[in-house]
Amino acid sequence: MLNQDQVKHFQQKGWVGPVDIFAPAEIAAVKECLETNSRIIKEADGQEIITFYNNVINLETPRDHYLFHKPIAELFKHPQLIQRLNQIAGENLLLWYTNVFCKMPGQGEIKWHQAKEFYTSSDIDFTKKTLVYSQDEDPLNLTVWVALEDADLENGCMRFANGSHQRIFKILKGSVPASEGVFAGISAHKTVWQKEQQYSLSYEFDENDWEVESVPVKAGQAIVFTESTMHCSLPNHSNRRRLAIIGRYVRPSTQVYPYRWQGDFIDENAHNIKRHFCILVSGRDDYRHNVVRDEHDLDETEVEFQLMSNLVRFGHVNIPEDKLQLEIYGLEKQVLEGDCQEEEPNPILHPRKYIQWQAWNRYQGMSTIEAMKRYSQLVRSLPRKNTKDASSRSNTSTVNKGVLKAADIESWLISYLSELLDTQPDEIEVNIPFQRYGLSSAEGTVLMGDLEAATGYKLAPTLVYEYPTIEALAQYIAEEMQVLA
Ligand SMILES: O=C(O)CCC(=O)C(=O)O
Repeated sequence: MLNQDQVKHFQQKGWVGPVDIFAPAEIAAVKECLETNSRIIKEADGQEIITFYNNVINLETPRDHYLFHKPIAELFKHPQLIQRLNQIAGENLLLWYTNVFCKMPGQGEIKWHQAKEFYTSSDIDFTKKTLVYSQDEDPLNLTVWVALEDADLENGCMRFANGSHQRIFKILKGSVPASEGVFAGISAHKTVWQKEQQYSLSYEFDENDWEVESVPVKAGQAIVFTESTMHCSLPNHSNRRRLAIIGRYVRPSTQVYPYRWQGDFIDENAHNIKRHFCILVSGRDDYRHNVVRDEHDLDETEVEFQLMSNLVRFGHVNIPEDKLQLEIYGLEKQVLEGDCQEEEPNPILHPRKYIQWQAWNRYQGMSTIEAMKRYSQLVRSLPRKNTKDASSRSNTSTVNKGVLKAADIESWLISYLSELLDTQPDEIEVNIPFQRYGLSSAEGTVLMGDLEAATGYKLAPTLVYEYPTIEALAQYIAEEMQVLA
């Protein structure tokens, strides 16, 4: 339980922490889910970012991973946590939201904001409220911020304006472009707003008017804060990643995504929330405003499909042949989008698109269930790779002068391919074989020639086949160059 001082601290300052609740094994289980299902990519400016795929929302997003991953749901249902929340927020609580905040080395601050208004008005449509609080009770949207790794002054710990929850701050709607707003410091983390929101909320708030407290915490410790407490986090100036996950709780009297009952399933971050649900973590729900369940309703076939697609997505399997790669591509499209409705591309003008179109079209008429089964069967039979986990990769961002790192070659290949394919760099994935991008043998040879020129090392044209992904090719060349240098 929270002791009297902690309760008083929460009431007076609007937050309390660090609170010791979670065992190392519980934190490790959550990190494992996230690291297995994430990838590190480089933005055009060289900044590393980490992205996660949500298997219920079917989108790359840091949000709501409790919908699919049990250890994450368990973390936010933890009896010792919930007892403490009951002390300060009453008995009846719904978990409705989680979000991963991963600050990679070099990422910036998150600016001052509250968790109340952020969800009661949207930058896309101010009339579309994510949360509608009951008129009979004070609003409640309690945040539990859990450190999955140590967070300190160097790598971007949380900061709070003590007592700010007792004041109302004017919101300056739409006055700040999103690229300069609350999340500008992690703007590279496109999934936070899916590049849909043009403006960010800002507040008439000046930190100099407040007693501001920075709160370093150790991995496994939590901070609890109210919906109205002004909070922000420092930039990450260290070479260590800062990984945290938050959970948010409302009373069952609050309507979450009420517009879903009118058939609108697109939320303010452009996420499709059709399969979103809340978890009743304590007490009763007498209101029935929300979809409340203990876990997702994906059947066995879909769970298997999702797990198998993660193996492909995050490069945990070797996909040796071109034919197999196209089969996997086509089946996945059939599962996620159904029968191909696209017009046949011109094979001469768009050879890559044509091959993919053909691969998808092969499955015309196949049911989603059948396509899922075929996909899973195929992927299950593939050899597993011994991939490095995200945490070990996350500390490799510094480049030694004079020695070209695999990451540099990866960046070069990403921008080369994005130019060649006329697409955005963030659409190029380092674990997807070159053939999936429709790279012809002629293009492969030219690519190796250009890479030779860029690196100044003699490179065999066949390397593009022997090391068929950006990651594998970059790794191989970087290692070879070190031997030669
Ligand atoms: O983890 C962070 O850096 C920021 C978290 C935050 O802003 C929030 O929980 O609302």
